[in-house]
Amino acid sequence: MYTTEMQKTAQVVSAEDPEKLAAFEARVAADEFIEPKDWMPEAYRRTLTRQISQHAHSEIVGMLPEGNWITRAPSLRRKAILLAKVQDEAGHGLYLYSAAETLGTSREEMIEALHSGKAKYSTIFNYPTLIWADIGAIGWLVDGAAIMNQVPLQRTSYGPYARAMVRVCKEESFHQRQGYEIMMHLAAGTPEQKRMAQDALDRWWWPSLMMFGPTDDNSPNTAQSMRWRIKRDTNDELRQKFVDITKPQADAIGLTVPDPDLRWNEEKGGHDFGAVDWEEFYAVVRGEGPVARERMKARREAWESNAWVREAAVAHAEKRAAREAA
Ligand code: FAQ
Repeated sequence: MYTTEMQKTAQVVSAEDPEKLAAFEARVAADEFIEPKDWMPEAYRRTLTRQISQHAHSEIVGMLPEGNWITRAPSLRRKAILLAKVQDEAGHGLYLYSAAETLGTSREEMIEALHSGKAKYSTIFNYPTLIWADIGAIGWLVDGAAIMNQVPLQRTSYGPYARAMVRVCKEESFHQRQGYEIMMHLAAGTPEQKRMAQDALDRWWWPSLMMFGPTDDNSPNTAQSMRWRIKRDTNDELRQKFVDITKPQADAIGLTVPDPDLRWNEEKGGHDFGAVDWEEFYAVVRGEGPVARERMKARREAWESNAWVREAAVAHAEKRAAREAA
């Protein structure tokens, strides 16, 4: 379920009832939402389960690099804001697991796939947060990239996923601004603070560009996902938009994007930019990221040590149901 098997996808699609498939494709083409109880091709269900669960895992694993700084945030105000942000990410994970469950895979199965290494989560969360400025860079760049990708997903063809994205995008937009505000203050601070901001930008820029996934030529899922309107833009289109929006933001606070090939191209109406290190991207996807092991260890330990909370919630629900039945 979690690996790309495009040939298999093609076989599964051609094995579907042609009349049902044609009716489904007409609905998608008319921009109607597909709902959980509607008929859908198996490959559509599988792709969505993969993408939505991967997205949910990213939100939950994404709490770790920032959670690491809650006790070390430089003021009470920064601490309160960061705490609220990390809590929002937990909420996003929960809406997304709920949306994925409507496709017929249980939350336990999804979590088990994450913990066993079968399911992916975003490469970006395998990099460490070394200094306070990294929290600014994550909000500005990582949430900025997430919004770029998620705003179009409010119009994705699967209803529960599209609706979950509406609130997620509102919250991500607050996250992006809080990150940029941290960077703005550091960049306008002492020379040492400015140096920290630049260092964070240097380390987070390229991994942020990788968040959009492989180039369109090397993206096995994009063509079918665009046809079924699961994705509304390709990986390269979104990466380009992100560069075009973010470069002037860096200029505005006096920071330098670490790419000597980055320049405005009048003819194309966008920036040209340097090559992403795809070797690094694929290594991180394979689980070889700088802090990949720590991330999975933290998730597994949290799942095990908090089992009592899940058990208590179930016991409470059962007692209440028994009381109501009596
Ligand atoms: N990391 O054919 P494509 C956030 C995999 S949320 C790891 O192009 P697709 C909020 C891909 O799964 C960030 N794996 O795939 C936050 C596929 O593998 P598979 C997460 C990646 O699905 C902020 C293979 O490569 N956002 O940050 C990555 O059409 C701050 C081939 O790729 C979402 O998940 C990657 N970066 O396009 C939280 C958004 N890229 O499974 C806390 C929803 C690709 O076939 C703090 N997802 N792969 O073997 C999407 O839009 C898409 O799934 C893409 C990938 C665009 C990520």
